[in-house]
Amino acid sequence: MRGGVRRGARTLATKSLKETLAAQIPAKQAMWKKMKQDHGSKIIDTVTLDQCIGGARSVKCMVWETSLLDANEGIRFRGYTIPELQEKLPTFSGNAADEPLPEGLLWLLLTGEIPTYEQVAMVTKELADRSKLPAHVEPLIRSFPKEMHPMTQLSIAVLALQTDSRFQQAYAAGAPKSSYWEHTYEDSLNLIARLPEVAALIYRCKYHDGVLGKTDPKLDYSANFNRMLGHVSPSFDELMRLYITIHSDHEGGNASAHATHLVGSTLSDPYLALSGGLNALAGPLHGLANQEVLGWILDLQKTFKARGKPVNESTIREFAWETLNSGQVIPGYGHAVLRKTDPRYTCQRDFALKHLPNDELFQIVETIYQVMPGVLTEHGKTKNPYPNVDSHSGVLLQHYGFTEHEFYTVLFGVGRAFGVLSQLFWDRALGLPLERPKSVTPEWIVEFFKTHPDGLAKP
Ligand code: CMX
Repeated sequence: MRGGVRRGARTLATKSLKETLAAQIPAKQAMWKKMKQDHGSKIIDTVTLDQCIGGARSVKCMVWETSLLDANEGIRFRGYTIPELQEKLPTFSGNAADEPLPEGLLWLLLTGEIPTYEQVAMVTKELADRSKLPAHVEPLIRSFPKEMHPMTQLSIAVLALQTDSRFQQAYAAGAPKSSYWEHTYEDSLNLIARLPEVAALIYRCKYHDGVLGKTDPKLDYSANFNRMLGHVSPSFDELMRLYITIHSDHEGGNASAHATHLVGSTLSDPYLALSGGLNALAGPLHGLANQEVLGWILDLQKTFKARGKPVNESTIREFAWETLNSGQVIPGYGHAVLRKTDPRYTCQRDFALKHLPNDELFQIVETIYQVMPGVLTEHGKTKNPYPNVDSHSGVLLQHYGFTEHEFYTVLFGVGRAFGVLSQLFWDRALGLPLERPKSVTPEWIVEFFKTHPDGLAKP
């Protein structure tokens, strides 16, 4: 790192990330044990039939260390809001107004502590040292058919990296449960370190000449990712730092986080677990929405150009109703938990106001933001008529010449790995069990209400 904001106390002998975690584990295990002893049999939530058949919305039935989502306030990472992360985490430039380094966020997600500048520099170096791909992965990526979706390629490539799994090797050699955290740490850090090259190879092979740009040891994780992709703008580096940070985690119940946690709970190694999470992210109701949003905006422009009309509040409203009346959703709007504008949207909007206020597509996104909540409220279905994270990311990427919107969810996937793998580390350190909720048949439900017409009494 070049300068870096020297926030937090400077320490003489700085423990590595792994040493810091090793020191935290006994106290955390004891805390969990006591929590279970003191409160294990007490009720913290109930389940209605609507929740049982409606995707388990808001049922509290899993624990997630790294972040918590409030319906109105949005996400907090280890207790910190996005503006607080922007204020407290070290930056690359040394300028406090710049964006946080995802390496600092990784330290925070894993340890719960805001890192010092030295600690962040250690993570940057550790990731760079771990970044070499196993020899068979690059030829595999080069062999993918060009028409294969980048998310499919990413998921396959992550599975291919699994030949290197320390967890799998240790398990096969009879490692004790008490050591699982250590192998999970190794795999998770290796995976996060290797994702940029994997993603960049997919990008360069699918859309360009297959040649990766050169990395620079003086640069950080995000800037080197951009270099490999073929982008050199320092302003785009700032965007990538912000992008990875805000896409990392969104508590445990979202599909990519939950899928990673579920697969990992079988003691599948982190590669198998993350690939499961990425497959969930690839759905249009989840991470693929960022690709869909840009497609929707470009369609909007094309449609009204052909109709000889400008894109403005009135034509956006017209296009939104055409989308809704044809039975489709407005991508980038609505959320399963949030009931207000997503702060991940707001910080991207702030970034645009700072770096690209006059960008044409940004102006369109702004106008959509004026119009869409009203349209969706009038439509009357969605519980949340406000924009989510995916509503904004595409126009920012487009501004920097990153126009291949089919690739956008891969960037989301690189960010998401930081959160879900941090949690997977704690799943193993705390010895969390196989996840196995109970399902019932429709016949069971019918029989149940014959004997309990009013359901169970509330506790
Ligand atoms: N446009 C049109 N209709 C919408 C809508 C939208 N943006 N959002 C929700 N609705 C509809 C739902 O499809 C549902 O309709 P039905 O009753 O016919 O099934 C109804 O409103 C109620 O849905 P909800 O309870 O408000 O929302 P859900 O929790 O079921 O779904 C989500 C949440 C995100 C899947 C939904 O809002 C959606 O489809 N949004 C568009 C896709 C999108 O932006 N996804 C990205 C989310 C963020 C992320 O994970 O990356």
